[in-house]
Amino acid sequence: MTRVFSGIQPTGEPHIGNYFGAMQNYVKLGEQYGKNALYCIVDLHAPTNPAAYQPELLAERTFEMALANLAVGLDPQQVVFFVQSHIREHSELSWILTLQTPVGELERMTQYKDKAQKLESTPAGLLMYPVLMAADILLYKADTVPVGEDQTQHIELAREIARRFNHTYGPTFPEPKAVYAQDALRIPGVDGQGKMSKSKGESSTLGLFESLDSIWNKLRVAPTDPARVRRTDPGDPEKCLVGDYHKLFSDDQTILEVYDGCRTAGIGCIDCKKRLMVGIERTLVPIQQRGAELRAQPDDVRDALEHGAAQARQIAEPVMDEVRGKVGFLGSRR
Ligand code: AQP
Repeated sequence: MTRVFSGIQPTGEPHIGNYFGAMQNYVKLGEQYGKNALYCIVDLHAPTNPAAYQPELLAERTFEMALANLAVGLDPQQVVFFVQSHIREHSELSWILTLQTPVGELERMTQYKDKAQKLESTPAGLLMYPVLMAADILLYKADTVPVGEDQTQHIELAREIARRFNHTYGPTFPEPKAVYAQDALRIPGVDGQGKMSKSKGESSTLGLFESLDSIWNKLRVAPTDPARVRRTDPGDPEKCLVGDYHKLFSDDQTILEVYDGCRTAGIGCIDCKKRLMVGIERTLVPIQQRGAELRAQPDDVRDALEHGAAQARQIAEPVMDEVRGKVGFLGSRR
């Protein structure tokens, strides 16, 4: 039996990297696996990066991230959709898995190293992030994890953590594997500074709910292939983030035309970006309209999350009872 799990952090407005890299896949796998597809807003993860955490914004961002997933088409009646902190067992299992995880393995994680080097003092929670992520997945005995390529190393560690637990306590957890949206492995930030990421701030992201004017203002000045110094220089669309974005938003004919135009200097970068805006508008306007409708009915979003948490608990509680027993805790008579 396949069981899917994935989480998304409420660290800011969801962007097109989250959408194409993960959220679209949530919808697709939800249609396939129904109640065996579990998705959660991982609010316990959000405060691990002090650079992106503001307590007064966390609840609102959690709500907004839930709303965004519904706006892109996730059906909370079809899948199990909930907030991580509503299920206490995530933290408990994380602690138990922490006991067996070597610190050296955690210190080798690239995301940890990247984030820690920007901080004056590193919270232990940032180091433990991948253990909590492993707990999120294993608590539901999930074997399939739709993510962007940036999570590959964390999923490999989750496999290792599952293997170690099974070796010590007997077969308990499946070894989860990542599944990727092949055409959206790692969407670049619009500032040209590596992966699009919420915690890098608005200069990196094109938000799902961002106004088209604001998107155009960022796109207009976005870097393109540096070899195209003059309008008459040919370029390589494979080395250009606008070329990458066309593959996500534009139809096949447009992609053919702008790629060919770039290589032959038949189209300028501004015109290429204007043609991209057509696809962006076609994709984002319906999502933004659905988002506005949901924002007018906040109780519906909250009800969906409560309903999802009740269903998630039904899976999590017996798994946690099994784990407590295997680890040797004296069971409670509750
Ligand atoms: N640029 C991206 N391209 C493809 N997939 C991406 N994902 C994130 N960015 C890209 C995937 O989206 C899911 C949710 O990830 P997240 O909540 O960690 O998103 P984020 O934007 O990366 O958020 P943060 O807060 O800024 O996190 P950090 O600082 O860790 O990057 C995941 O499946 C992710 O792979």
